Amino acid sequence: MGGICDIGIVGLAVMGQNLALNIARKGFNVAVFNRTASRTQDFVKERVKDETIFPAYEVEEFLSLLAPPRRVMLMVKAGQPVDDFIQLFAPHLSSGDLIMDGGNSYYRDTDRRTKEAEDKGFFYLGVGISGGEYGALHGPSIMPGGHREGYLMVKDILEKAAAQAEDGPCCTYLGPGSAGHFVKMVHNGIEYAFMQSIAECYHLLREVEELPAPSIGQIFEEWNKSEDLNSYLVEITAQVLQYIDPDTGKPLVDLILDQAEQKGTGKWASQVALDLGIPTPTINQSVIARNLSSFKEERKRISALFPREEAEKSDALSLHLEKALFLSELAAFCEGFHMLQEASSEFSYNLNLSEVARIWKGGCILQARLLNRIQEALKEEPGLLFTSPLFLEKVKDCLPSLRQACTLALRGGIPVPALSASLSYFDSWKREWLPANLTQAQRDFFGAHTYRRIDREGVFHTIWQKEEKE
Ligand code: NBP
Repeated sequence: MGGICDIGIVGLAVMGQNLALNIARKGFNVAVFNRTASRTQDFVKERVKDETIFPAYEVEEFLSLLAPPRRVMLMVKAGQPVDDFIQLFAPHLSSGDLIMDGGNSYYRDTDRRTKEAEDKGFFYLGVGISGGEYGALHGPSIMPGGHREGYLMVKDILEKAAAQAEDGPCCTYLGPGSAGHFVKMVHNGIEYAFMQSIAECYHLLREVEELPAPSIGQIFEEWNKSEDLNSYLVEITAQVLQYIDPDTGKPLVDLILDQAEQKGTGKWASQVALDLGIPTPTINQSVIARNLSSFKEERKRISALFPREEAEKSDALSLHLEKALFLSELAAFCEGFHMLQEASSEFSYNLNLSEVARIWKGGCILQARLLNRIQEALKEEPGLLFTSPLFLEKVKDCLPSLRQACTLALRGGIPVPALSASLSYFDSWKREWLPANLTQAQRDFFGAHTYRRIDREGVFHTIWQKEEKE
């Protein structure tokens, strides 16, 4: 005997609550369960109106509400709580039931859990969900990976709950194992990079132009109207910068402590890129920038030890920054898709990168008009995104502005780690020759690591130091 619910959601913090409401509003029956019963009670009392949401307070009761084969989505804190719930449910599940993890789990955990579920006869999906609490309620970008049979069991539910872009739902089956959580991790890495580049543009406009936050907000508002920069992050930046604190009458952003926090997905993206050997400098520098920002007391102390450089005025700064920000955003996407391309072959995800771009076009933090062009470019171009005919001329046109913005910042002592990393990224790719020959010579000198030559085949080692004569 089974119940009447199409899906069960476990974990009723912001994401679980909003996803449950979203799915129920699409016409599905949703069972809900939370470790702490009071959270379930509050949710039902305060937020559930006409939605077909059925609360349960015991595991057996929760699972009995589900129609077979049972479909359970975990929306709990990533890490041990996910394993704990799987262990709790496993004895009560039947072969062919499906467990999904909609949290920000580390992709290797998802691989392990997929295998464990397989051994027990269940289907498993690691589902990346982006869009925060608003997206979870109104339609997020959903990145599922794992057992394809499992996806077919929830395709209808997930695709209806997802954001709807002009060419379809922002949800598609991505690949086996941890494909979904891997794509979500890279999404977050790109998100860190885009946010940091935006923050650096704000920094330059604030220090060089000495503009107040609301005026900078207006510049971002204008940028958001353009084909290149129209995006969720630029849009909310414009709103944030123009928001006035009702208590003080000052721009609220000016009253916020300059220490950026993080939950770790950007760091994972950076670490995994290093493991894969894929250059992702803009993403890496953005993670580092958040780390460095956390040392507020030290920065305060050290800032008093140095004279402040004078930043030069520049008439066309905002015009240069508009192009610089576009290139830095493009660099972050290039780095992310390069990483996905490598992971796809390394982990046999068989990712369709153009489809990844498509499902990021709505619902998620990365949604941007630029993704239309990226989606097109990735249909044809398996190589580096910026070398696509859709971007190459644009990159050539914007590079002088990125260089100008970085030069101004470096001269004025204004840190631009993400913008300058993007600049070096492009500058490095467009150099046939790089000074790695010297690095190889040094490695051979101190470690006999050998080197290859440009004028002969083979591997060589040199005794670089003349032996001292006795
Ligand atoms: P949280 O990540 O804050 O987790 C809260 C939920 O986890 C509650 O249901 C809590 O139950 C449960 N939980 C905890 Br904490 N420890 C537990 C344990 N040891 N055993 C069982 N349950 C436990 O919730 P969230 O912000 O809604 O996010 C849910 C997932 O979605 C996370 O993985 C998050 O990274 C991911 N995500 C969040 C966002 C966002 O914008 N917040 C966006 C995208 C993805 P309790 O009520 O009994 O304490």
